[in-house]
Amino acid sequence: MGLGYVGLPLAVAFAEEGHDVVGVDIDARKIEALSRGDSYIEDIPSERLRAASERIEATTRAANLSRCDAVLVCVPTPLTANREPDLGPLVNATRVLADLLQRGQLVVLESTTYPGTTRERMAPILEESGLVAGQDFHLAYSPERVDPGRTDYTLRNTPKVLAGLTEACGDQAEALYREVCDEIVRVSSPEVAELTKLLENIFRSVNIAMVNEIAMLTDRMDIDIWEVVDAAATKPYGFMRFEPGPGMGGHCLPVDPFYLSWRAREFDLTTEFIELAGKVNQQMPYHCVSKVERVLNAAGKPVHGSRVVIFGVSYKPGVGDLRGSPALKIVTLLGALGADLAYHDPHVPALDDGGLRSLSFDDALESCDLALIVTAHPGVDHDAIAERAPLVVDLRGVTRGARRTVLL
Ligand code: SAJ
Repeated sequence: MGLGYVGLPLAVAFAEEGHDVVGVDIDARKIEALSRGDSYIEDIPSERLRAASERIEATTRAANLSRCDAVLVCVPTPLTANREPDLGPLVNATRVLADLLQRGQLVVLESTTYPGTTRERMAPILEESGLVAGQDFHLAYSPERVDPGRTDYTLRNTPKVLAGLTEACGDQAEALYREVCDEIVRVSSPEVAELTKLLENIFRSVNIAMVNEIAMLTDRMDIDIWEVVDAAATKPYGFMRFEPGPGMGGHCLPVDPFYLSWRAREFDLTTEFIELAGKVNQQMPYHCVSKVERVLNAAGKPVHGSRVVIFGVSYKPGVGDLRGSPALKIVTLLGALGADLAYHDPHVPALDDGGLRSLSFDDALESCDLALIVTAHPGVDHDAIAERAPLVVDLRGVTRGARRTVLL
């Protein structure tokens, strides 16, 4: 259930292992694309999808799930506008499943969520079917660990954490995932598995915020933050490298931590680290825009009317994913200051809001008063940007040492 960046790779992996897969998604456009053999997920090339498609039945008809031995729930778990968990898509999918649930079926939740979701939200809804979880059907939780754009670690060789509502539920889930994963990590409860995933992403969010805060300080101290990070990373133990940048994008790191801070309030605890990290990372686009203002000002130029060209708008290098991308916030802030904006991104032909389209590298460079490197994609000639652009603000430290570059 849910054929997005989590569900589709799973469907293809099980099909490649010879299993018949029913893939259900409420978005008919996705189903149409899949039936044409067109993949909309960068990590799943269409050739690979086509090779597996004989075993994948893509449909909007949830009823077909009643024929399945196992159902993997991979629906979005976003935040509401007030940054609270929005379990709407999950509750809706679970309700649909409850009407179809068959004795002996296995249900596994993959979506990232707060500890207690599987036992306290999913199980009761599924039991509206009259079947009892852990007795008439199996229920487990196994967090997705999809890292968009990563090729060294895949579903097959990334350890798969899982836990069942009961031992038997866990055994069923383990038997299933052994089909597509080399290593299974069994933990004692779905709550432990749910929190494991959150800890992984909170760990990154907090460390990224920490180095971003120091970057705001080094900006005032006129110290090169990347030189500091490089030097610290020479320590053979006890230090883990995180890069400062324009903020934290994606669909996970800016979202997942708030699932835990919300849940923690029920236990009378305010998770300060999570909140603070969220605040610091959210400030970075504003800090970056003030840097652009200062650099233009130093060149005697107002932001208003200056041609600012952004290099890299997706949320991280090597992917075309715009979800939560700090570049979008920067576009909004600079636009509000009257900048004449354009961008170049080989992974993003056009911005969703139908406004800007990616210029060619040369057109982008020739037309700019200031080049702003926001996401440093591999294959983009950043040295040429540093050589040819009149002014350069580099938010990723890829043109260090260049004469005209101003770093984050
Ligand atoms: N970022 C920095 N500095 C860093 C690292 C990242 O500013 O040192 C920024 C990136 O530019 C990007 C954002 O943080 O805007 C997130 O990028 P990411 O590569 O850290 O993470 P995601 O969101 O693409 O994927 C994460 C991964 N989580 C972990 O590695 C623990 C991935 O493995 C998860 O599966 C994914 O979240 C998820 O689905 O939860």
